[in-house]
Amino acid sequence: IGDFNQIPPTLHNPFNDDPMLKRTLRRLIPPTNFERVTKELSKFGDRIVAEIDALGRQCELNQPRLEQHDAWGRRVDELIVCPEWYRLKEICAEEGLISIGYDDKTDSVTRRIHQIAKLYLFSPSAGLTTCPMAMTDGAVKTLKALGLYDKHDLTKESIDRLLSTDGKKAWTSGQWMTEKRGGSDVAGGCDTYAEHIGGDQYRLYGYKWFSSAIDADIALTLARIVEKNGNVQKGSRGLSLFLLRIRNQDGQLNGIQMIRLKNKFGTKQLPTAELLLDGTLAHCIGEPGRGVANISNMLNITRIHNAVASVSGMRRMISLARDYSTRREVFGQTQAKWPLHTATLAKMEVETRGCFLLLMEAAQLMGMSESGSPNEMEVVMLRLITPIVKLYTGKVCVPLISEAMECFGGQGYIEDTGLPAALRDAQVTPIWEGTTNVLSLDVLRVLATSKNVYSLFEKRVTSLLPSNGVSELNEPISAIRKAINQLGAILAKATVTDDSIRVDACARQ
Ligand code: MFK
Ligand code: FAD
Repeated sequence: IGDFNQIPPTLHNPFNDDPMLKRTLRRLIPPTNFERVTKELSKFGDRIVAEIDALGRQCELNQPRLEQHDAWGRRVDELIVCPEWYRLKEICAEEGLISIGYDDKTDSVTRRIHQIAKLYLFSPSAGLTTCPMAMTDGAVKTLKALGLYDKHDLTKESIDRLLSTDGKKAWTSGQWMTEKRGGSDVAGGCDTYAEHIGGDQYRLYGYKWFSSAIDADIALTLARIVEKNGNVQKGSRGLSLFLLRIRNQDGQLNGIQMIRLKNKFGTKQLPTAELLLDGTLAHCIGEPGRGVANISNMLNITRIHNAVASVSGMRRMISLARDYSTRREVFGQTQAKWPLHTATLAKMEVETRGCFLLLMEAAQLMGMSESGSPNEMEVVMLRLITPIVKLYTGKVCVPLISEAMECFGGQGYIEDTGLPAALRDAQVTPIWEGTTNVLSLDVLRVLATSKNVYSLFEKRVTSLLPSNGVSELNEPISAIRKAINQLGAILAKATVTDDSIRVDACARQ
């Protein structure tokens, strides 16, 4: 066996190890908040190293399972998730990973930048609890936007509990849109029906094909209301938004059967189920027929969280590869001394920094748009950047994390190191929350429907560029331009009319 053992890569405090994060926070957060926020993030970085990373790893090692029947044959649909998953969800609440974004004691930009920075530190160690957090954030935003807080008991309780910092009281939300025929084409593929039983209450019947973090407390979903004459309206205008409790007060599932857990390529820590809705009691919230438009608040938030996962995954793998390069000797000296290896690391670093700054631009715009009196530029730019940041970072993180894995050589491919999971989990980021093509079409939707979008884009870019033309901000701007160029092939062949967007199927060939 010999007496040599390679020293493994060390995870350092991800905040203190990332000077660019600190520089960016100094630029984006008012000086009065900077010390408080950075001190708190540094402390959280210590907690990630000391406690959270190991909990996340346990979620990968002890994956969820579903037991549908008890020993006597009774249908129980018991979801078994490891204790570390629940502990991480408690930590999310205690650390305010969602509530910070809604803390009205601070200005809207500080709170969103603070929240996104914190999620960025947390995500690679989170055992995918970032997925329920993303949907929880999306649910809060959607429910708040409907303005029902004082008028609807379940909405009020949901918002309060989704934002709770008490780990024992906090709720999380699911987002059930995808059905067998439609994940991208929700409007064409949704066959869930809603039968009215009185007031805003309905019973839902349908089959939800991908439902992640199924240990959640509530869910937002879409269904078609059955009209008095028994008809249902097809297409987007037939879809309405529903809020439901997943379990009744007695702990039993609310007219829901868990048919099976998905056997997935990655995200194995995360329980994703196929669900049969068979008389699920649900509340229609929002105007009937406006379901897609109403749930788009959720989509846009979760897409930004998706970008957090992509960029932080890249950052974590580079940090580990950089550390390893000082420990691994090859051909007589450490990797770090070989120019070809440092060039490889540098190339990844540049791409990651560009993506990071693009993400923080999205976070800043999100904060600006939530100030209570956003201007047109802030609203339209957030709407434009959201699909771009999701599609671009999701697309580039997969090859980049693969390259980073190669920096560990054969060890990068060994499960016990924890490194392969990072690549598996990266591969979902271009797929869920809208595939690259679907988000490209969403960019076209913005270009087709938002007035002044081009001039607002130029205005925003100009405001970011310093007068001497030299800035780290050139990186996100070039990333935006690169992303828009990638859409060029589609744009060139797209036919945009007032009410529809048709794209030549061959456009990307
Ligand atoms: C770890 C971090 C993150 C993890 C979270 C992951 C957990 C969840 C995983 C999931 O994947 S959840 C499911 C995600 N599903 C999708 O992302 C669906 C992808 N498909 C689309 O986004 C389609 O474009 C869409 C379903 C929206 C198409 O629907 P329609 O009804 O055919 O679109 P249409 O008719 O163009 O739009 C209807 C209305 O919604 C329009 O408003 P108006 O009626 O007022 O004109 C649109 O402008 C509006 N709309 C659509 N997308 C919007 C939007 N508004 C704002 N933002 C958007 N993104
Ligand atoms: P399709 O729409 O069939 O896409 C297949 C291909 O067709 C893609 O390349 C796509 O880009 C392309 N395509 C589709 N439409 C167009 C078009 N108009 N023009 C050009 N190309 C097009 N959903 C939920 O609702 N809730 C969840 O909690 C959830 N969790 C998930 C967890 C995991 C791990 C995964 C993998 C998925 C989850 N999903 C969830 C579903 C996910 O959102 C969808 O799978 C995704 O949106 C893609 O939809 P689809 O599967 O129907 O693919």
